[in-house]
Amino acid sequence: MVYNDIKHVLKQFRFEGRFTGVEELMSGNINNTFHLYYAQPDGSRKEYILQQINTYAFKKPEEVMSNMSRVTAHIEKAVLAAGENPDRRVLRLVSTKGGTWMFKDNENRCWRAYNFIDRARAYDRPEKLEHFQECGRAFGEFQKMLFDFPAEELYETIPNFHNTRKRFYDFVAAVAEDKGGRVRFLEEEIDFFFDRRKMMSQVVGMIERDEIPLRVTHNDTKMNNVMIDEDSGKALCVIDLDTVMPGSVLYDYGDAVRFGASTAAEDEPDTSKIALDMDLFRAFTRGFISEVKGSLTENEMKMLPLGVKIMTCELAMRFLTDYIDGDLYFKVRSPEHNLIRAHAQMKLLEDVEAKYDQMCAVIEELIVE
Ligand code: GN1
Ligand code: MG
Repeated sequence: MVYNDIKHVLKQFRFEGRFTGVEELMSGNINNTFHLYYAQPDGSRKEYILQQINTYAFKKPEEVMSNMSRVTAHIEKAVLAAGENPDRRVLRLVSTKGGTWMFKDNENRCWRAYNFIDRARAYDRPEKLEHFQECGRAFGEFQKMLFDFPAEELYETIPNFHNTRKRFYDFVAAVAEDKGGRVRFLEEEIDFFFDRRKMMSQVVGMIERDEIPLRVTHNDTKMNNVMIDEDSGKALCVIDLDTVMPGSVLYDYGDAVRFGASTAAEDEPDTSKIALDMDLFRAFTRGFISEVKGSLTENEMKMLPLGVKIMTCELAMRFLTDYIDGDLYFKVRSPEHNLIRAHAQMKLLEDVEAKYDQMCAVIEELIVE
């Protein structure tokens, strides 16, 4: 029962009211997430989110919490400076009774909590174009609010997270090791990534040569990490700040397009359903550019479509690597889940490659809009 897993944790946090219920949320691939309900003395209800941090992925959870508290404080200030009420516009951490942001239990499991953002929803698929445009605006605004945050002061919560050159070599090592004995069935898939090896060094190379700057980036810009107001349909805030660290804007933009502008889910088994939807692509890009225009360099703007290619290739390769390793990193809901995900992302990448020039043309158009 879910309650038995978390009951020792509940009394550690400064939750207000009387606990009345919990449900587990299943959409994340890494952490375990619970929605908590508390009754207030006046009869109203307060809700919270409780998460068990996955310490296989995040080896130093204290550093994750340090980044998160600093970044949310910075955003809160930016929202206040714009004359807005920060209540639903930024993630708010709940402290433990000891005054820290994280509780470590007897089994070394790490827990943290935040206020639930009410009357808002995170969507796994865009229901309309305006909605995805709002996601673009939200991630653009996130970037903008953190432009003046000193990126070098953040911890690298997962070192080399989007270093696709290194990820390629990790992939090669996984193939050589063949932990799960699955490699002999994967020749075509493996060739697919060797064919794209040079491309995977491109963004890393540009960062090394100072052709594009390091900024504070979110690094996990799936559309279900944007809370949308149920009444107005407007984006309220960006959530899931575990991987906020120094990175390139190309990663944030690219990963968001990869996930949200696809015609099918990230793990669609029927690859004939998967393509890049150019209307969704345009909508997201319009929202994103409306916030970051004037702040990104010319080079960054020009390279945005490369971000889409790199991120799609990265995810395809990470899913396949985890499949080869025997599913150690991502939560899987079936034995072939990681392979299905890899095939889906490979199909999407082929379509992204075919539409590359069209993507560049749309961006040119939107810059002058
Ligand atoms: C993981 O847990 P979730 O769904 O927010 C992963 C992302 C991947 C994503 C793919 C820390 O994010 O990098 O893009 O799955 N997060 C981590 O769905 O590895
Ligand atoms: Mg995440």
